Amino acid sequence: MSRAMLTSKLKRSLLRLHSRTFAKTSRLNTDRPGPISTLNPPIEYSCDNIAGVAKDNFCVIPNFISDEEETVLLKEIDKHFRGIRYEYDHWDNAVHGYRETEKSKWSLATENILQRVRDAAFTKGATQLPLVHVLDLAANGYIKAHVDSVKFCGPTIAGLSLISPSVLRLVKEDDSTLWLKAVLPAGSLYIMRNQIRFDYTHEILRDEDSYIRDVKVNKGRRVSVMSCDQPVEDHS
Ligand SMILES: O=C(O)CCC(=O)C(=O)O
Repeated sequence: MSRAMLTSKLKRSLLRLHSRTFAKTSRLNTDRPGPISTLNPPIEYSCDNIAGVAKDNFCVIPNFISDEEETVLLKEIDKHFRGIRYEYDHWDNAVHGYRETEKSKWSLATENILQRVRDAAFTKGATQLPLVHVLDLAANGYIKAHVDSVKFCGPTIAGLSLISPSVLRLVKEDDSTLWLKAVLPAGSLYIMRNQIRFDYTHEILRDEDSYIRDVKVNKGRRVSVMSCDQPVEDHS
């Protein structure tokens, strides 16, 4: 493994080290249609309090990218991962069954998609990290609860989800009774910012735990393309 890759892995590892409305539903479960398409909204709150916090600091935008755009992105990502195996022993034990990379150079077509993500997610004038993080979770892969390090990511984190739906769970770090679960359909963009980004752990549930209000979400292989803005000084 090259020094650059090691440094990059170490950074990703450190990134997680700290601690710890939906319209069209046709892409919720394209591979295996099921009752998930009846979930409206496909989000579950433990109480009204968290619904209030999430109102301004969390959203999922379904169908943010088209099937064609997803194909373009995946082609580029799959080319990068060719010959690379899924790993089951992450450095900080945060991710299971994954391949990951950080990329700053993309094709023009992908760069246009990423610019749309920036326009949708980040406040005007905020600068983003040049490296975009790509995380490929195998069908049996999952991400354990963690908060991204304030040293490496600013107040806004945005993620495109590709290929299959998954369940994102957010839990208040100092009060586990406050939580929400959201379906991230393939082709959607989710955005976490401020309190939700800093005070709540986030995780992608394993397939067998992927339920919202007793409705099963069939997670298969899932790729995320994550962008975040520059860290802010008073958080480091
Ligand atoms: O894949 C996602 O949606 C989240 C990724 C994540 O939590 C991380 O890379 O730290």
